Amino acid sequence: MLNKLLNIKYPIIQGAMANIATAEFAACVSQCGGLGIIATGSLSAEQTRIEIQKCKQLTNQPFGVNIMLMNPYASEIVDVIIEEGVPVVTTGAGNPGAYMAKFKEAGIKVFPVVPSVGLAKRMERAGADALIVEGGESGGHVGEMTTMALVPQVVDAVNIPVIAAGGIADGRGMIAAFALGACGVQVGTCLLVADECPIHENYKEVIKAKDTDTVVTGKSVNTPVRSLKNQMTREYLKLESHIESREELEKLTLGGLRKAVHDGDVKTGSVMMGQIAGMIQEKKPMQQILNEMMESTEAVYQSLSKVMEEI
Ligand code: TUI
Repeated sequence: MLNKLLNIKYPIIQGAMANIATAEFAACVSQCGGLGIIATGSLSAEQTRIEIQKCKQLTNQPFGVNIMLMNPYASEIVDVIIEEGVPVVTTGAGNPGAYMAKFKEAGIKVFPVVPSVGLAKRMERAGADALIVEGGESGGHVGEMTTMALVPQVVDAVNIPVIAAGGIADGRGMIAAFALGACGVQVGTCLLVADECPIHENYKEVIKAKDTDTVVTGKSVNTPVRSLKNQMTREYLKLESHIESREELEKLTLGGLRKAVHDGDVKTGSVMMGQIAGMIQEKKPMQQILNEMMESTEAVYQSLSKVMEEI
């Protein structure tokens, strides 16, 4: 089980959310029983070092760092993570193969996020300790496959632990992930409404989103990103039909994330969130979110034998 592998209370990893998952946020998740992850998608190497050191001050529980592989500072960030002796690393938006040997040598556990069976197998061969298998229901940078179809196929294809991500926010999702062969989950969207989540109040309007309110932009330039439908996504999709410059389009998303998170500009900003946003109804403390997820997991598990009896 994931708790044993990581020495944490709950089998829950916090998804890396650029501009959101600061040292304080990651430490809070770790203090509440999950694995907090510092997101470095928008950080330099030295900013990453400061965040790691801050997190060490704030919690004595294990925490990890995510490397967003499209970040131009990714390689320096890897060195900082090794120097600071972070126990576990997750990676996203690319293939971390080039850094694997370095991490292994330093005794750091590596959990790459994978969107396909092919990359899952390559990562196992390269020495990954576990895989975070993420379906396109997630917020942010996404693959094509759904969690439901992808997780069992990866479970069948590899011999290392699998953690499911994408569309999971309560005990039903957690039990479904276990049923598909995962040993834990990674969640992001349901943590946006935590009282301790440092996003602008407007971003917390995630609670108003309904099931069909997110959309994927950037498919044409190979950077598919799921976010809340708004003026930006409408303009983006219009531009996308005739502009092919990745740089031009990225200005709308990457810069837009900061606008949404810090300035609360949810009209022209990039309000990344997953499809499960429609189910998120209330703002509450982080501890309550994680406790309720575990309590409902137990309740759903108990109810399953009744379902089976009635078949
Ligand atoms: O990385 C994420 N989610 C993210 S990163 C991010 S910051 C950003 N902002 C604007 C534009 C782009 C990024 C926001 N959300 N999730 C993990 C994830 N990784 N999902 C999919 C992948 C992935 C995709 C391709 C992993 C590996 C991969 O490999 C391709 C290859 O090289 O074989």
